[in-house]
Amino acid sequence: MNETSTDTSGARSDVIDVLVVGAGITGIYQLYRAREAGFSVQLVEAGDGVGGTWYWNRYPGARFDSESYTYGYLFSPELFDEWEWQEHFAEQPETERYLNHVVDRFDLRRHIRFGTSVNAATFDEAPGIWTVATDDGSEVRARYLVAATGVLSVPYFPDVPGREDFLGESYHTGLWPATPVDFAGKRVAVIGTGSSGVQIVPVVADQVASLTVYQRTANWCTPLNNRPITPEEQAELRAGFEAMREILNTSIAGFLHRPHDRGTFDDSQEARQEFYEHMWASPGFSKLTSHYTDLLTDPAANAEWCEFIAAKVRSIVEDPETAEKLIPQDHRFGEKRPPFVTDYYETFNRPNVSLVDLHETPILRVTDHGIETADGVQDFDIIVWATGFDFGTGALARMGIRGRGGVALADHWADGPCTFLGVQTTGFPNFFFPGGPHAAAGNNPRYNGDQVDFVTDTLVYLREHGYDTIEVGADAEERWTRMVDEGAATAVFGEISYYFGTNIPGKPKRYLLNSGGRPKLFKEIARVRNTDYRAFRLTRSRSASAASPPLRAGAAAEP
Ligand code: N01
Repeated sequence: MNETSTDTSGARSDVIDVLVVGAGITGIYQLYRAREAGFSVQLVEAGDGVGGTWYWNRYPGARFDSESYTYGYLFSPELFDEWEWQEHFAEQPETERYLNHVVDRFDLRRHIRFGTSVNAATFDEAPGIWTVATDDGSEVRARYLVAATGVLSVPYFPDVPGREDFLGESYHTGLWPATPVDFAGKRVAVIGTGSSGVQIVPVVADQVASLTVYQRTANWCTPLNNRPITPEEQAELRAGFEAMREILNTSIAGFLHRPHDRGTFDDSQEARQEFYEHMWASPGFSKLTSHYTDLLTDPAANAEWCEFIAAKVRSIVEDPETAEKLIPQDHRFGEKRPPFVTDYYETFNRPNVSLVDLHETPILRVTDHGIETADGVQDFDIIVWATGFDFGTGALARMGIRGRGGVALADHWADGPCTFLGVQTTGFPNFFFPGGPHAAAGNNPRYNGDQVDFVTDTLVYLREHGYDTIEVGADAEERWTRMVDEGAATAVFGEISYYFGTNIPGKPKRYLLNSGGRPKLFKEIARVRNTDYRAFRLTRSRSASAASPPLRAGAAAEP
């Protein structure tokens, strides 16, 4: 429903119910759910197409490392039935096609404004409305603002002297151009060996004249083990949809992988080697989710698995010196988010591919024509920056969001994010950020979908009970944030991972995932429902109170 309100200048303007920012997997679902619930909704998206992460990260080799059918939407059996994923781990073009299909199938495109970035968003307390300014000079007024801006949406370029002076082509994996980049016969540098770097390296290696990989930290890479989905598997997926949905909607990490039931040293050495071979041949994240139960808690168990991977690297990479450089020395498996690869180590056996260890020869500067390290200058035609993202809070802190009293979200979170359920923060009424900080700790769409469902159910609750302003109370926020921070000490990923923000100079070191995991999120959501939203302050603004139904006895909630 649209309503008309009076702004501070006295002019009347239309107010929509919900403005969603971001047409990634979370924003599309939020648009769908809010429209399905009968709200008037618009979505603004900075890109010229849908996909979010899967729109911007279109570098060669970009693909899922969660199984395609576990990553896609589960809300519609018909949608699941009619979309046949081609591979167990779909490549970016297929994912982008899928998301376009979803948007068209559910007639969502006409509610999306592409090529539009949010510059500022201000909460006007008297009417309880967000005024959102976009870079095309227009304004949208909405009762509820939902930022589905993602956790990996602000690419990070390291502050290397001369970076902007390079006269060749320069790309960040997270800002890849829509027009394909021609690598043929070019001298190419890839800087960074996280999940993005290790995906692009094997895919362009056979096209280029030379490929030089600049590695600061080696990663524990293991095979993705991707393959096409056979017709028999397609039929099984369809027949088993309801059972699969049940597992994905309730499992801790949002994967189908079954947890193992044995500790490492319950098995003989021979059985362990057999198990490690089985893991090496298993798909994607199962190396974390289906491994020995003590992989992440027993250093000796972790070290033995790492030694198994190191032996694999030594057996694959022909040059012993390169092999040793590719083996991590400074962290255990799982302490950083492990990349899953296809032919990554094999690529270093090609005569046109070389590895530069930045611990031995750090980058000094980028020159007009290449990169200078302590070892001298090497000229390039293309530099690929696979140097990561300002994770979790990057986009939210840059949108010019101001809550009650004009307080900027960037200032509110100057020491790191504080949230309740990873969806709201105090001082910012009617503002939600599903899929943001403190959200996921596993297969992202499953967690983010839980949050979108909660946000939508909350909006319905407010409508049904005659409220139009919601703001989480300080106690609830403090409790959730303390849970996240305290759990961080024993979280899977350690402080050297970007999940603590430590890859961004000057960023406060705070855990940015949900360390309580999905069970904690479910438990808290149930508690919110059972206590009639007592964790939140629910009010009626002046402009809407005349039209609102009376307050239900006993429903007024204190923080
Ligand atoms: O970024 P990263 P990413 N000089 O931060 C290096 C998701 N994803 O884009 O480790 C030289 O992991 C940095 O080195 P170091 C996934 O969640 C998913 O690769 O800091 N190097 C590191 O090697 C993933 O975790 C898929 O020492 C510098 C690299 O840049 C997340 O996105 C595919 C440097 C950054 O690695 C981010 O991955 C791709 C410097 N000054 C991505 N600064 C799927 O498969 C940084 N680096 C679904």
